[in-house]
Order: sequence, then structure tokens, then C-alpha cells
Amino acid sequence: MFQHVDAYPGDPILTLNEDFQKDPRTNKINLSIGIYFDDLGRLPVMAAVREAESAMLSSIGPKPYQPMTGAINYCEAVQHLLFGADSEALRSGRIATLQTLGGSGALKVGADFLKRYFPDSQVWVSDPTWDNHRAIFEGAGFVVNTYPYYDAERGGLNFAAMLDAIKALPRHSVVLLHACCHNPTGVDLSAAQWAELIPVLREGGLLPYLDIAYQGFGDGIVEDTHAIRALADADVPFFVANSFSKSFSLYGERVGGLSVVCPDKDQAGRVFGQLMFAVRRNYSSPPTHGGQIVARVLRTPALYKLWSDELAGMCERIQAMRRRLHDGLVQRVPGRDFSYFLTQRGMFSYTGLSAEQADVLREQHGVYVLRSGRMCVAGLNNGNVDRVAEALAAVL
Ligand code: KET
Repeated sequence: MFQHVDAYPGDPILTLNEDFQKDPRTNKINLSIGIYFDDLGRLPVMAAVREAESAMLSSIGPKPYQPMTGAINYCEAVQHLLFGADSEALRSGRIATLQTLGGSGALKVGADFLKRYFPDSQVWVSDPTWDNHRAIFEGAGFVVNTYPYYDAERGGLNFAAMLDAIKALPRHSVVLLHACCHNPTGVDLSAAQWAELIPVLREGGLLPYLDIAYQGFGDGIVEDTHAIRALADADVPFFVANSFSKSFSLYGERVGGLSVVCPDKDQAGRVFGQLMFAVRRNYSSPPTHGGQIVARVLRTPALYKLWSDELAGMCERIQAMRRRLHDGLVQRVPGRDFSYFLTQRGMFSYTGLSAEQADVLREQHGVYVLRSGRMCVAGLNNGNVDRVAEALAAVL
């Protein structure tokens, strides 16, 4: 019966992470998956999350199904966080927001909706992008293409080529954009570049689809929403998939959201209804617990402060690790430019390592990075950074 089923080659990120767990070496170092670890290499439980969850446990209640679109208090908190409480688009009721199963669930529900109402559109993602973008949109039935993004020679953004490619797209093409902390390159558009891109998106009748999975890991919680707020102000209809996996260290709770900014309230109502139907046909309704942790933190000023302070501290630690790795490499491999470790933003650095070098790093040194050369710098700590510098110097 299943003879024709192909063997699954595995996922470039999740399977590597599982291989790491199985690796018996005690000195192994995991810089593969995008997960923030603390300086002792532990997955943190954030203080605000602990407080919110403790409060929730002290009043355990019944557990009905949630609405298909999730909890209203959660969706409102997401809207305020992404768009700002005084956003015009929000006040005019033209943003449809639902609670989803992480950022991935948001991307998938939005992709299903788009395939239904824009069946002839194709999707355009940055070259490179998070591996699962392609998989999710192809899984929803789209042809997925790339637009130029990363300039490997300069270690920066090839903005002119990106803009030219996007200018040439047919109307209603879906353009996937990273709102901040681009995965995997750590290279973002500046505010001035967004200001140049946005009219191109609007005039081309394109459908921007923003992904924000690292809010707070760039310039700050509000600063990292710059692109989202600028698009909303520019009257461009667009999609935003957001994730709290990293910013709340709530990976396994699957907490995310999908917001669609529409031209007016009436269209937002209809879009909301069809997104609801897309959810119903996928998984019916989202789980309660994780969303309520996040809603409680975002809506309680003292907890919000605790959360934002801790998140800022996590960013500082990542920056400190970027500096230590950079300095360690400059010392060991003189004459080579490692400044990209300092300029790339968010959780990742794109090292330029080849797949073969990544294999040697893993097999001989127990240091796991993706075969694309992406390194999760949030997995570095004071106890392992020198060994990583040593191992990198050996394979370069
Ligand atoms: N978008 C981006 C850009 C992203 O990097 C991730 C996860 C997600 C969405 C998914 O978020 P979630 O809320 O967990 O569904 N990225 C890391 C983990 C993974 O591949 O699933 C990673 O790149 O390592």
C-alpha cells in the first residue's frame, strides 16, 4: 500500500536539532536551531512567564473550546504590540487578527486563504530565507520563487537588485518579507530602504506578507515593528505572521498570530470570516494556555516591564557573544574580515561556511551549525565561545 511513499530526507533545521540531541559527545555545542539559551546553556523560563503562569494555576477553571480565531484578549494584545494602540488602521477596525499555532501556523492559515482567493498568484521569498517558508507556501499549492536579497561578497543587502525584481512582479504576487532580524542572514532593510520599497509594493498591487518571529531581538520591541507600522500607515493591504516562540521562550506552547490589514472594515470582516474557515478546516481552534500566558504579560504593565527588560538583557547577551566570537576569530585567523558577526542582527549569523565545512565542524568538533552556514549566535555562552572560535578557525 505504501510502497510509493518516499523516504523523508529530514528537515534542515529540526532534524539536525534532533541529531544533536542524539549525539553522545558531552562537549557538543548546538548552534543550529533558532532557540535562545542563557549563559549556562539552559532554555530560560522568563520571569514574567513564570509569574503569569503561576497566577493562572492558582485559579484553574474549565477548559472549553476557544473560538476558531482564538481568544479576543490575546488578539487585542497582539494588535497593540504590532501596530500600536493608537494605530489608525486598528481604530478604523480594518485589521483582522487571529491566534494561531505559532508563526508557522499563521503562515499556513494565511497561505491557505491566499491560495483560495488569489489562485493564480505566485509567491516570492528572499534569497535566502527560512527554509520552511518555501515548504509552507508550496504545501498550500503555490509556486515559490526568490528575489535577490543577500550580497555574499559584501555580507550585506543587495537592495537595488531586490527592488528591481519586486518592481517587475505581476500584480497580486505575494511578497514574503522579514519584518526584522532576517533569518538566516541577520541583514535587514533600513528605515530608508523600507520607505523606498513600500510605494513599489503599493503601486505594483502586490501582497506583502511579513513574518516577525524575532520581535525585540533587533533594535527593541517597538522599533522592530517599524516595517509593519510603516506599511499600515501607507494604506497597503498586507499580512503579518507573528510568533512568540523566541521572544517569550514559549517554543512548545505554539503561540503566534496572523493579522491581515485590509482597505476597510467591511473587507476586514469578510477576510476574518474566511480566515476562520481556514482554521476550522485545518485544526478547528487554537489551544488556550500559551496564548493566555502571553495575553496576561502583555496586558499587565508590571509583567510587560519584567518581560521587556529580560528580553533586552537577552539581546545584550547575544551582542556580547557576537563580540567575543569576533575577537576570538580575529586573533586566531589574522587578516580575515569577521565584522559580519558584529553587524548582523538578531539570533543568527550567516558565516559563509560551506555545507562541507559545516559537516566537518559537526563531525570533528561537535559544533552544530546549519549546512547553509547559518549559526545561531544565541547558543553561544561564556563557557563555549572560545571552543567555537577554535573550531571555526580550524575549518576556515
Ligand atoms: N518565521 C521565522 C522567520 C522563523 O525563523 C521561525 C522559526 C518561524 C517563523 C516559526 O516560528 P514558530 O512560532 O515556532 O512556528 N525558526 C526556527 C525554528 C524552526 O525552524 O522551526 C529556526 O529557524 O531555527
